[in-house]
Amino acid sequence: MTLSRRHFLTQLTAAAAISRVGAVPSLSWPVPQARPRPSAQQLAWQRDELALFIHFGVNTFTDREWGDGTESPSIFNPTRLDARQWVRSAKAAGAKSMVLTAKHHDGFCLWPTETTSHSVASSPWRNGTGDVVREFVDACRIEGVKPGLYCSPWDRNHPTYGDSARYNDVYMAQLTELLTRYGPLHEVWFDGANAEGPNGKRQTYDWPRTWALVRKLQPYAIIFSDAGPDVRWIGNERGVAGETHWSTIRPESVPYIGASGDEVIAALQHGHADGSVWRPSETDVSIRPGWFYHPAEDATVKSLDDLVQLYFTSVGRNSKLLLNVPPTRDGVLHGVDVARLASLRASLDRLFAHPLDVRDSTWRADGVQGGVRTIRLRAPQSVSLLDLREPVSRGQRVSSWSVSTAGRDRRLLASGTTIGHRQLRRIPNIFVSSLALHVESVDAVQPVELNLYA
Ligand code: FUL
Repeated sequence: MTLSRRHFLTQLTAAAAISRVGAVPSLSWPVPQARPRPSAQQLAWQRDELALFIHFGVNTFTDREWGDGTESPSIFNPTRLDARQWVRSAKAAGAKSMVLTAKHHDGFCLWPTETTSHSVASSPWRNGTGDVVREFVDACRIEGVKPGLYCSPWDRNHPTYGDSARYNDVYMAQLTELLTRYGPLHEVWFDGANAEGPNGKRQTYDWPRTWALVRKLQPYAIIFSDAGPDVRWIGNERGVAGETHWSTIRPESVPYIGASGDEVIAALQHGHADGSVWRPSETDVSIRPGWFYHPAEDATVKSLDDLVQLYFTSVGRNSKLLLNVPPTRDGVLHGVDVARLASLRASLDRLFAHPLDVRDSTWRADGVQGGVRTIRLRAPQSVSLLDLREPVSRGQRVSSWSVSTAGRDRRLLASGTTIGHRQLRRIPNIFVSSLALHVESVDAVQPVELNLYA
């Protein structure tokens, strides 16, 4: 499908408006190809930039990362559980949404499900009348944070796991409870983990049925899994998105959920310039070495510098950061983690506290796909941080960019490939009165915003 000529003109006009064009690029054929664009939900999801992940369950009490499903519900007793504290801490970090492990691979359900007795209902916590999912969602609503849930398909406790048709019915029933009892959910998180169940058998999941159920019961929720259908995994758990990072991807490059191999990981990391679908990435990483709380890790919580760096390698590379912060056995986030979250926000606020005042900027197009924009500051200023943005609601186009001094010596300060929602770069402090931004796009001129910080 190609865009109409009228559409092309509209795009150039928009480019002119945003870039305060000096010279409008000459129109020449061919007309740019229509590019995938985000849905309103995908756009809103990415603009939130930071979400908090909460891993909590029987593993918290056994000090393990993966329970084997034989844990007794009697060990689950978070006597000081305070979901408001989780959500307030998330807000203090600037997170706009959260995702809770309603069920992890051990099969223990944090809500009183009708599908198994392996749940909070069999635990001593609140005498078996408690519901962690309810407390989490209620806290999110009170604090104005969007709630999301993760229900692991791999279940090492349920007796039907491995008996594919029967377990898939159970899993759908669990999802139905989660998707109907707790009001609107912002995100439903799936992983492809698939290994032996309690009877040693492996399970075949029914993903089309799963997606259809979420769409029916929570039509506005974003679905995360390896490669979509709405947002994709970044391909590692280190918090590092690919430097070249398209929100578009060829869906066939991740043939099934749980697919592995270098090519699959590369596709998730980088996406594809010619990808046929819009699937922005989520970078999930834990503030501690493990996903669940382990007392021995209190001294290995990521440092403030590490966290700021994670923000740059995720949000600053066109991804969304899903930062895991696990509650302790008491049911609250540990003081060290809470303090670190608040410091992260303070640090980011400081970094972006001094936007520089740009006097004017002019755009000179070299062709239909690129051009140079000269940015003049009101007065000579120190610049140490670049914040580039593409209007991704129109699709992602920029394939290369550079920022250099605008004088005759043209010193290169930073360069890269993609921009997308946001591209953040720290540069060695430089005192300048103007800068030149050079941009190349894959088909049509893409207006790019460059914000500068001292
Ligand atoms: C993985 C799981 O195996 C880990 O335990 C953790 O939940 C991580 C976020 O996803 O698939």
